[in-house]
Amino acid sequence: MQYVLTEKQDATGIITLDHAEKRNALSEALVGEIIAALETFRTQGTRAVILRAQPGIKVWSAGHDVNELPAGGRDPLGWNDPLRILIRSIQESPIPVIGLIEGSVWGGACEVAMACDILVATPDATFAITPAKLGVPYNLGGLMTLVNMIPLPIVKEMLFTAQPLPADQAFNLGIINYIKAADEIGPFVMAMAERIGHNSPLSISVMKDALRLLSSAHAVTPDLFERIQGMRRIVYDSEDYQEGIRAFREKRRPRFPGK
Ligand code: YXS
Repeated sequence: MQYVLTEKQDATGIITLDHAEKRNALSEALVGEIIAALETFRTQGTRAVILRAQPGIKVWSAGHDVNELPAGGRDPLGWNDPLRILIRSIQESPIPVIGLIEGSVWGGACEVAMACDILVATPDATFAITPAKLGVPYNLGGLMTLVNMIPLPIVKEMLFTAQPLPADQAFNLGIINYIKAADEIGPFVMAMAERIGHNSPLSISVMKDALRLLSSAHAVTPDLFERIQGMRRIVYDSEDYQEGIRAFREKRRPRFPGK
């Protein structure tokens, strides 16, 4: 493991993002290590998993590794994209995943946080959903994750402005379960994980999967799906998309032509 640390404390597994020099960007390699750790914890009979970054971190994760986004002409968030595979791994894991959030969370990492079953954050935590900053058309499943966790007007504001949502507002909206000071959050989350571990893993895993199926049960006809995919293709084939990626690499504000 090069980009994450793993630790097992009794029936609780801890996965710590540990690639600070790249702000824990969700590269294929880092994502692969998280997925492998989730699977290992499942085979070890772990009862709860804590997904966190290093204590005191300023950036929990900077989101999708922009350098791994396609140059254009291909869906940047297709089914087999590492971010999409990670989201499904968290949501389909039979083990409850508690997101312990410190620092700022960006882009697809916000969806990773929202895919966790329970969120506990420090007061400095912020959540910024940024596809519009890059000219990326977020994918249908990803929007579903967000809409299931965040009230629609707030999702729209976050997507359209790409501005960070502070932890206190996220808590008031019920997006995160608790706000805890940096020196309390570790023991608090561990105690919650232990409480989960005392309950029936079979009951919990079935209820977790039932809730996932219920929350994603929306009638999307083939025509509707293809219409949305066609609209998304216009975006990822656009000059906006090219400009968003270019501006990120040139470390400047993008100037979107809107075409
Ligand atoms: O220049 P070096 O090699 O030192 O690397 C720099 C950054 O390039 C790198 N880095 C990233 N590399 C790939 N993908 C990223 N998302 C990413 N973010 C950062 O990490 C090194 C340190 O970055 P630096 O100097 O900017 O750090 P900072 O502390 O001054 O600023 C931290 C951030 C997070 C505010 C800043 O790095 C930033 O704004 N990062 C991009 C956040 C973002 O827009 N993420 C969305 C990625 S795209 C995505 O998630 C989805 C596809 S979508 O767009 O649909 O949501």
